[in-house]
Amino acid sequence: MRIVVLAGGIGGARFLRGLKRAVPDADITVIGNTGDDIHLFGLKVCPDLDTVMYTLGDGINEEQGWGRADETFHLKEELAAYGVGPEWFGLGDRDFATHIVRTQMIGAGYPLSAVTEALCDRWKPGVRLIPMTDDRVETHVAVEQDGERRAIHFQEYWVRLRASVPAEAIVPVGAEQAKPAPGVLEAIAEADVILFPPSNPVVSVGTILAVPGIREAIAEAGVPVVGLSPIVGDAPVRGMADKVLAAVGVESTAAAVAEHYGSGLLDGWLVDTVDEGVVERVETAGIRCRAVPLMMTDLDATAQMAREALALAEEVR
Ligand code: GDP
Ligand code: FO1
Ligand code: CA
Repeated sequence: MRIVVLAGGIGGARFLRGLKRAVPDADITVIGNTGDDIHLFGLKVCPDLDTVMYTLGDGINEEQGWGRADETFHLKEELAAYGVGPEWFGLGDRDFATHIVRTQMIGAGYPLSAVTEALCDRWKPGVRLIPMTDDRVETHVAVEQDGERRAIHFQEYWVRLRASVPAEAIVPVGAEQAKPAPGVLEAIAEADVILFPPSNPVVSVGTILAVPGIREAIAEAGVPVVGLSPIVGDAPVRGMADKVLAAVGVESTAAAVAEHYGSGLLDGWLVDTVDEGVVERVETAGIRCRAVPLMMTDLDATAQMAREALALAEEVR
């Protein structure tokens, strides 16, 4: 079975672990979000691609969910001693090597998709990981601070400000001009099923869908598209997705997120059992809906979520 998954960072990566466990012989293509990418110290950092690669390659810091296991921060401390920041973004020594290799290869002319493939030669994630685009896309957030409106990089909004100031708009800068990376549209066209993991609907899946051609290819693929809600009991399980949902005028409920994707894109939607009450509302919107446990507490529970998503896909096929 050929499965395409549109993934952000932690939510996407953890779901993929469960999917691999549920269908070990599946051919899985992951289209990764690159809107979170940031250039620091002359290096290109791709947090969501790396989170997927490290998680599936057993190199992730499990507690944190991002960055490397057994990490140290000597380089960051040395940079800080020179007064060179940003001090709010924690790049570790082991992680730095990934960004150096990536930046060096890009400087030598390789597209990000080829670089990602080369990095995955080491990590062997067991899926084909393709960035949504080889072009530069960086999500910015319009915020109002001290009566002034300004756009800041998504990482500054998320990591430095912890989404503590209201976001007025989320802008995937460069997305309109971006082209899907080689292999993205082909994988979608050849998929048997397309899954939206419980990733951030705005700054992860939403950013991937903002690359012209991707949304259209999914709608035209003619195969089941099934999503899993990252919102459980009217709040994100982790992180501040409620803040970016508010910025696009969507309430933080499992039903509103399904309606935001819409029946033109989604055929099926899984909500957590605590949200059983919204199943009817989602089905009224033309999206087949089931309530099942959606907490990725361990690999078995996550694999069961993946099985439920695939079962729902068969129901709507
Ligand atoms: P990020 O790029 O690291 O923010 O990761 P993603 O965009 O892939 O996923 C973030 C989303 O994962 C958040 O909105 C969380 O609510 C969601 N999430 C994290 N853990 C769980 C879980 O166990 N169950 C569900 N349903 N959602 C989860
Ligand atoms: N998240 C943080 O909350 N603080 C950090 O210092 C931080 C550093 C970092 C470095 C590399 C990387 O790949 C990810 C990193 N993240 C950090 C996570 C990440 O930037 C965000 O959680 C996501 O981009 C949001 O999806
Ligand atoms: Ca992300």
